[in-house]
Amino acid sequence: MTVTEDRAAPEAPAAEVGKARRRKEDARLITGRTTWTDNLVLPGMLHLAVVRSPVAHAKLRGVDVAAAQEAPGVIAVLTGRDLAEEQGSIPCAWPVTPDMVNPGHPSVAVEEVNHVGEAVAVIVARSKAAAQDAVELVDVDYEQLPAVLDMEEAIAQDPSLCHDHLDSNQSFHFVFDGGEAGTGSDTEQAFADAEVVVSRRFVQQRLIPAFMEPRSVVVQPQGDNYTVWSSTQIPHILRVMLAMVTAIPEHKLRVIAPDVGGGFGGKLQVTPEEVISLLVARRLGKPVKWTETRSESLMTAHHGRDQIQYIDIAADREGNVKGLRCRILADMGAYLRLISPGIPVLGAFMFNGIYKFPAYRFECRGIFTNKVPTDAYRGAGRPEATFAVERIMDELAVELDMDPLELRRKNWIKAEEFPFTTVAGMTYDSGDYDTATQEALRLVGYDELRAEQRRRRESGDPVQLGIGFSTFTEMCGLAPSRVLGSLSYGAGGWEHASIRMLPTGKVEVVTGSTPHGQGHETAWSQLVADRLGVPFEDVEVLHGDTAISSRGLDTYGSRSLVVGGVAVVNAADKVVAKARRVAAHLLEASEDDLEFTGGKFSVRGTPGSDLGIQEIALATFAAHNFPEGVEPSIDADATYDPENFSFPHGTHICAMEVDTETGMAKIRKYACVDDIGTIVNPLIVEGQVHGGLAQGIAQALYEEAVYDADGNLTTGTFVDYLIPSAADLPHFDTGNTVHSAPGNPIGAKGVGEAGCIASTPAVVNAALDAVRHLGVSDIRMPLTPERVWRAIHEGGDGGSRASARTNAQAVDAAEAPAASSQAGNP
Ligand code: MCN
Repeated sequence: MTVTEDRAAPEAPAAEVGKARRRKEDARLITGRTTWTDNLVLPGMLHLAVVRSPVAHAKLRGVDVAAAQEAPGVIAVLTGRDLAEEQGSIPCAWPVTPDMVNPGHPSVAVEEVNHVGEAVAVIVARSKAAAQDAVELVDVDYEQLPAVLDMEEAIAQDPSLCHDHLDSNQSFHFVFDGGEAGTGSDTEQAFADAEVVVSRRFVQQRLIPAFMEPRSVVVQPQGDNYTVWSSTQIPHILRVMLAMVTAIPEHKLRVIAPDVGGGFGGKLQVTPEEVISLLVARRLGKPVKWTETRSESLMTAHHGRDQIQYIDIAADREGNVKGLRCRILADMGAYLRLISPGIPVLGAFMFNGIYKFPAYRFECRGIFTNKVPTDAYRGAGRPEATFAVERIMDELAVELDMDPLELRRKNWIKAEEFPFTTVAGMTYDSGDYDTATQEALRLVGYDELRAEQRRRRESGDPVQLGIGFSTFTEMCGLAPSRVLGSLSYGAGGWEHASIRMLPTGKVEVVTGSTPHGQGHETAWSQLVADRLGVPFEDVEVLHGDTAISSRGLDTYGSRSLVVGGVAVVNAADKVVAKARRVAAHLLEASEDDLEFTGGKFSVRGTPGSDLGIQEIALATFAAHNFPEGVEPSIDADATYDPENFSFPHGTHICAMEVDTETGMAKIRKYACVDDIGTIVNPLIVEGQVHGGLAQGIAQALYEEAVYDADGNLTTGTFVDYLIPSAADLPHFDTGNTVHSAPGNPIGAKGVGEAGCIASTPAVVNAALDAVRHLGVSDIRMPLTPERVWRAIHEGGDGGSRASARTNAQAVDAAEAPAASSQAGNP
């Protein structure tokens, strides 16, 4: 990792911030000495197993549980009808339009099932094995209905319906007009006047978050109090939602997320199984546990992405972009989950990327299909947007016969133009796309790669080389509450922290950000060690338990450092301010005469007058000699709600070898230079970037959730759902430029999703650059050897139905969503 620039850093790096500390939490995680939810064993605990629908769409004629109820070890079998009065609906907290259609989602199906894997009954037994054995004994009578599986067919004329009682398969139609008049007329005019229009249809395949630790829930009832342990990203949000769904008062619910083995957005959810476990524990007055199997996880935990994108770009012949038009079909699956509709809508503000489009229109239809619901998956809306704009910029470059970087450079926001308000209404805070790109070109060895590419072309080498770019930015640090409110999101985006100064001078930091692999314990310790001037080892970070950290909005959207970390820093500053009063009293000096450095207060100009903040903690505990009228505590709380999102950016370059005889695409080199402002812990950041790259590359090359014609998930095991291991991935050359985030006291921007957002288009652009001269204009993701081979040998366009079109054709296409199928894709 290289750091190339520190142009705008606010102050000299402090002692801990910037240090590549190994993660405090890793010793217990990698030696297995922690308590995952499934490790919990409570006296008298019962086990749950869920009976799941094997059909995608059916009316439930009857659920016969008699045999299961008689099975050895079985305590109870509950159907949707048994729970109908109390189960409510799984909540959707993001009504993106006032008329959004939400069919409701009972945790256990009552009248109908709408996807394979939907719960139809719950077995409660003395052991997990007994519960699972009894699943086979439940006899369900399904009256099968046609399954809706294809979004374009779902909105064609007279489609089958995903939900019989609804009028159509459309949940919502969200429109955002970035034209000056806000009517879309600017965009239409821009396209009418444009010299060049390029249109593409891109497919964002369905993905599965596939976290390492499966989902697991344990519920312990104690009188009318309930403790819920869950492998979740969102204990705080879960508590509120469980209270609303089950009508158990919120103060009677305690939610604990112990160490959580990954989430990637997949555990940003309120699941049917969490609700079921709580309802069963309440009914039986006994502790219960549910832990999913891996295939249950792949089949029923929410999926991600799944969009069809119709993208039109307008430009003049010199390569100045004039307009961008995006029509998106977003597959919601069978139900709306916690923030399903918000995911594609988040992308609405990022399709324009880093470019100065004068006109922009985005519209998105949320479509119901008889598949598992989709929701957050690392990047959530922003990878989809970045992919579309970075791919269409390459297609425009081909159409104009321009170098793809030259086209980007011509149109991107210049360093001196920050802060810059885009056509999508976002104010990008800081950055320098040119410097990051120069550094990435150096890291990847660009000139040599281009020379090699020429040699291979000229010699007709069966292995061709391509180079692909992604010059991206993203909107992360989800907050500010008022903006989330304006988008109709049901919650805010602030974060809370408290700092408790213990009598011995040790420090407890309580954070509302609930990590599930990000290393907050280490990074927060570094922040506090610097701010309070105490040793890193003296700081303990507590999280993930609503009884300990009572306020919080949890971890997603790369928000923890730029929102939760700032709350921690603000709380630390308040501790120092309180301690200053005590120090002034004990040192018999005026507060104004005190300096605070390295954890010690001293009277300016009086050598030897030191008093450490840890000593002040003891003096506060004793409170024998305390300033009059001051409460004996230097603990502090802070809640932080930023004014703006955080906009990290970077340049990612992929060099790809494509074997034209076998279709095998192999990454030869991958270099990226990210700008995430001040870096708190370079080791954690590098890990985050590597993990994100692995996931973004996996979307490009390996992963896809595939359903058959009957709505069965055919990629329901890790044999079929191809997750790359480290051995499948190249070495990454990573670097950073540093443009500190103005308005953020740490100067930091988020990093948790950057690699995932940036990498996918760089990889696909590289593969296309390798084979474009063979007549290939697109290849549908993932770029399997078969698809690549077919594209080369059968001349496919990968589902884009590509080609530069005339203005008139492009405008016509905008009127009616294209309705062709994906047939013919390589
Ligand atoms: N960091 C830093 N300096 C910066 C930015 C971040 O040192 N300038 C550090 C932070 O202190 C934190 C880590 O990097 O320890 C990630 O910080 P941040 O960007 O704030 O992201 P979050 O902590 O909010 O994490 C969420 C993000 C998301 S949205 C997904 S999805 C994701 C991800 O993090 N899922 C993960 N990373 C993951 N990593 C693991 N191991 N497992 C997952 O499920």
